[in-house]
Amino acid sequence: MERSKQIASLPSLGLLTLAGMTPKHHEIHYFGIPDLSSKVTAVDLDDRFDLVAISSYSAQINEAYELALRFRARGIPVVMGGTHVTALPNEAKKYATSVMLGEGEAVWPEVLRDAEQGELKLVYDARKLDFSLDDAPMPAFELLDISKYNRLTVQTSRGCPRDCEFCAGSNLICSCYKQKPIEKVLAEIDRICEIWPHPFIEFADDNSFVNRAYWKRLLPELGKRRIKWFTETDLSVAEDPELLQMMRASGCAQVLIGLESPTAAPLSGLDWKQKRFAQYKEAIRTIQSHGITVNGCFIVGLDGQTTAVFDDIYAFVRDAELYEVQITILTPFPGTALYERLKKANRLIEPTNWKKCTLFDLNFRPLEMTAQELREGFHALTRKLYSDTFTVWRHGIFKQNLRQTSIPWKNMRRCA
Ligand code: B12
Repeated sequence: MERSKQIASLPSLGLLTLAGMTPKHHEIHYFGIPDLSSKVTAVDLDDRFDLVAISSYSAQINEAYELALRFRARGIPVVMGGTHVTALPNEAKKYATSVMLGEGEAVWPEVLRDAEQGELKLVYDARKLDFSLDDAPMPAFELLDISKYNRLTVQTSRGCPRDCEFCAGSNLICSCYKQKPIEKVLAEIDRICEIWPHPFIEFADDNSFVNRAYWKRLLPELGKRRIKWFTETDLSVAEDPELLQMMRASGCAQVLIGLESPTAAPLSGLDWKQKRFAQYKEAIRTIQSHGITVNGCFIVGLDGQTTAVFDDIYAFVRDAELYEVQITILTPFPGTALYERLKKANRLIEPTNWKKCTLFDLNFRPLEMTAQELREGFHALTRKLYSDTFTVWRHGIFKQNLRQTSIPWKNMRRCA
C-alpha cells in the first residue's frame, strides 16, 4: 500500500487544544502536514511566525523533525510535544528548540511566556503536574477548514485502566484515568455544531465507557444535538443493555473494539481481554442487535500466534457476523512495555525506524512464523476480509439480524 494511504488524516486535537488556551493577543495558524506524497516541502514555511508548535506520532516523526529543522534554519523557535516526543525526549531534543513531555495544558502558558521573553527552556515536563480536565480549555475548532474532514474529534477521557502491553495511547502522557466534565464535552460539541451543523464526532478516548454512570448522564444530552458519533471501547459495554439503548438513541453509529485475538489461547500482554474470550461473540451480537455496528480489531504477530491465526480471524469474523473488521500488525511503539520486551530479547528488526509505526509494517521477528509468512498471510487475509463479496455479506447480515431483533430499535433514530 502507498505510504500516504496508510496514515489516516484528522486534525490534531492536541494542537487545537493548545491553540484554544493561547491568549487572544497571539495570532494562530493551524497546518496539517499534507498528504505525505507531497512531502514536507509543501508546508508553507512563512517567516512571519514567532513560534512553531509541532505534535508528534511516531509514523510521521521524520517529517515532523524535518519540518522543525527547516523552521529553525530560519531562526524560528520550535516546540515539540505529543506521544512520540514524550517517549523519546532525548531524540527530539536534537531537532526542536524545546521538548514538552506529558499533557500540554499544564505548561503551555509557561512556554508562551518564555517564548515571548526569548528564554525557552530545553525541556518542559508536565508528567507530574497532575492536570485536571476540569480545567480543560475549549479547542480552537474555528481554525479548521472543515471541508477537509469527514469527522472531528472530542475527548471525554484520558488514560485506560486496562494494561495492554502494546498500547501507546494516552497512558503514556498521563498517569491515571480521568474524565472531562460533561458540560465541557457538550460545549465542545456545540462549538463544532456552529461550524458544522450535524457533525460526525469521533470520541478520541482510549476506552470510553469505563464510567457508565457518566455516559448515562451525557448520552441524553448528545441525543438532543442530533449528531452521529463513533468511539473506542472494550467489550464490557455489552453487559449493560440500558446503556446500549441510550447509545443508539443518541446517535452512536459504531464502536471500535480491540478484540486482538480470534482464539482463547493465552497470549502475552492481553490478560484482561483473554479472560473474557468466551463472551466475545455473544457480546458482539448483543451490541449489534441494538443497531450499533461493531468494528472488531485484531492484531497479528502476537507471541503464541502461528500461521493458523489468519484462517482463525476470518472464521471468527464470519461466525460473529462482525459488521466491520480491522487487522493490524503488532507494532512496538517507543515507550511501550512491548518495545522494551522485544528490545531486550533482540527481536526488533530496525529499533529506531519509526516509519514502521503505521500498524501495517512489520518491525520485529515473530516467534512462531517467519516474517515473510506474516506479511504474506496478512496481505492475503486483507484481500479476503475486504473482498466485495464478504463486505456485502457482513453488512447484509447485520441488517437482516436487525430486522429480526426484538429490541425496539425501529423507534430510535437511524444512524448506522
Ligand atoms: C484520534 C486518533 C487519531 C486520529 C487523529 C490523529 C491526530 N491528528 O491527532 C487519526 C484517525 C487521524 C489517527 C491517525 C493515526 N493514528 Co491515531 N489515534 C488517535 C487517538 C485515538 C486519540 C488521539 C487524540 O486526539 N488524543 C487527544 C489529544 C488531546 O491528546 P494528544 O494528541 O496526546 O495531545 C496532548 C499531549 O500529547 C500534548 N501535546 C501533543 N502535541 C503537542 C505539541 C506541543 C508543542 C505541546 C507543547 C504539547 C503537545 O498536549 C496535548 C494536550 O494534553 C490515539 C490514542 C490516544 N489516546 O492517544 C491514537 C494514536 C495516537 N494513533 C496512533 C496511530 C499509530 C495512528 C496512525 C499511524 C494510524 C494509521 N496508520 O493511520 C495514524 C498516524 C497519524 C499521524 N499523523 O502520524 C497511535 C500512535 C502511537 C505512536 N507512538 O505513534 C495511538 C497512540 C493509538 C495506538 N495505537 O496506541 N489517529
